[in-house]
Amino acid sequence: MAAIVPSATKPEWGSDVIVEVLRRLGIDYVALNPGASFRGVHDSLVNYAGNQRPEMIVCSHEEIAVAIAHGYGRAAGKPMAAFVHDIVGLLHASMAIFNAWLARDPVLVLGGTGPVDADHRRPWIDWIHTANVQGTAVRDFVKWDDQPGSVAAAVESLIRGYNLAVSEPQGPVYVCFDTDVQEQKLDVPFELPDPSRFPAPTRLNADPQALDAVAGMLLEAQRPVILANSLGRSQASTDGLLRLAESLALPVVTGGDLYSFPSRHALYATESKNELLAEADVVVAFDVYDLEQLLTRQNWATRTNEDILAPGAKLVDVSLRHLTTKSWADDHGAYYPTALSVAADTALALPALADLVDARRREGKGSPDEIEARRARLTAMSTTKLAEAQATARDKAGQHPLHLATIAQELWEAVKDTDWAIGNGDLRGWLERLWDFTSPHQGQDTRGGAGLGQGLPHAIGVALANRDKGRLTIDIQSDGDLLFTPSAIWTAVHHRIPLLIVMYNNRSYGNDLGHQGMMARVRGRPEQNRTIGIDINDPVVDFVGMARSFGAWAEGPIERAEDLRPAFERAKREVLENGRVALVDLYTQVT
Ligand SMILES: Cc1ncc(C[n+]2csc(CCOP(=O)(O)OP(=O)(O)O)c2C)c(N)n1
Ligand SMILES: [Mg+2]
Repeated sequence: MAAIVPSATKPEWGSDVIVEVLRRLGIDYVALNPGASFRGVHDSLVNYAGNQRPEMIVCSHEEIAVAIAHGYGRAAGKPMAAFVHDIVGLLHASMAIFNAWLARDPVLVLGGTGPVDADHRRPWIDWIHTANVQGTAVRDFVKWDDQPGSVAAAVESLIRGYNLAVSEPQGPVYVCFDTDVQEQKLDVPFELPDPSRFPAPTRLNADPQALDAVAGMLLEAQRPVILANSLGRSQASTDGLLRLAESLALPVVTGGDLYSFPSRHALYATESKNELLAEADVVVAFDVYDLEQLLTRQNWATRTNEDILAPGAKLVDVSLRHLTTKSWADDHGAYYPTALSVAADTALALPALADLVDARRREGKGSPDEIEARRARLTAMSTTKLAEAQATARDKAGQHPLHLATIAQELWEAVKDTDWAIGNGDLRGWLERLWDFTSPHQGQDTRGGAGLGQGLPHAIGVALANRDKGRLTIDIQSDGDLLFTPSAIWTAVHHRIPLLIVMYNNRSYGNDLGHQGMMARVRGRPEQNRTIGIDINDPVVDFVGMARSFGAWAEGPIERAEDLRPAFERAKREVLENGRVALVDLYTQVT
């Protein structure tokens, strides 16, 4: 965006102070859809800050604004802000706030309200768009919310909110500014505090005795298994896990978010999960927010869950999930029995555990023969699984519509020599099965609250964080999800945020096709009716035309395997060489 020459050099209004604090907190971008409840801040962003650091990212829906801020916060390692208009913008934003809450990612959600002093209100609109207090609408799924009553209180709220958002377990916060506070003229020069005098709290370390016990259990185990989810949020966690796993030849089963462990490592064992858990004697879970999800086989028809984990296996849970429990959504999941539950930030616990294990091994603990035998077996298992996945991709290449394994393989061939990152989507596991993920920044996908409409804006946020690195950000985009928030493409094009969108377009709410088919089978009803209310094919959506209407480059629908690679190559060039948003529409099988 073109920079504006600021017309003020020092804060003159309450909202100038708010923007100055955002700047001092290092907030580079503010996603927003405009609204009168923050017209003061809007003016300050333009005419005080010159629309630079922070720069506005204009969005056509508040759900998009918050989801972009969420994706950015995950990929950039620092939050960005989203400004949402009074009650209405906040309600639109609520879905994306819920997703960020469940993903444990930091977002600074800011808003306007009022005037709280009713004497200052315009009739009707200022009344219906003022809430007392506005944060109650999202209080159950933010770490904190506030509605400060003065300019000085607004400064403190912003700094406190920022620190709460970035401290582990991270999450969104909401701070709401009275329009009177924003539009207050400062009569005397305002003394701005230095945010560095209010450092965020440091990470939480584990109880040393508990870590000692975990190290002992792993050293003595015959058939240990590691479960890992979301560790890619911290390089320290993934580095620690790598050291720990290699030292004892521990199989690592990943679940949920994309990156926790290198996907082609000999000890990567996600595809052998059930076999390994069924024989396990010790299982240690790191940052797994729903143990039951990984440890049971679920029967969707009867809604019953059968344990996969061997009876008598000792389960250890290492996470901070105990600190995120609230009383509204049951997002804590089932209370799964454990032998030991360790409250710890894995960024500290994993390196510490790796050190403990190394020290014990130097003292002669752990049987080298057993460890090496395990390593050999696991290496053979992971080699076989990779070969099987590659064979599937080859075998299915002739199928119509396209099989997901074929797409994953062809896309990999097209991008593997670039600096790439996945901003959204996993092609139902085929990326992890076939791609060589080696670093956390490559897997920025998140399931979060599993609310649709998040994929594209999340990927745009990741792409914004990657923009200056020349990195190819890829959105693996399902059709139903995109139809909630398609206008996010306009935002990416408008702000010159390069992004490759690969449409996994099965012309269906495919997940629900499975449910309706299952209901028909359980109830003995005609299975052919399962597509009613589920298909997205009458009419088939012209995603290429849609993307072009927003100014993106687009091609497709592609239906044959041999056409995939050339299309991906063309799209890749548009993104990397011309800085464009490029969409490739693929007609795919449902699963
Ligand atoms: C906001 C919201 N509405 C509805 C759902 C229910 N739902 C879960 S998956 C799904 C289908 C999604 O379709 P698509 O994005 O095309 O992915 P596919 O299942 O086809 O792979 C639906 C409707 C949801 N999770 N979130
Ligand atoms: Mg679909």
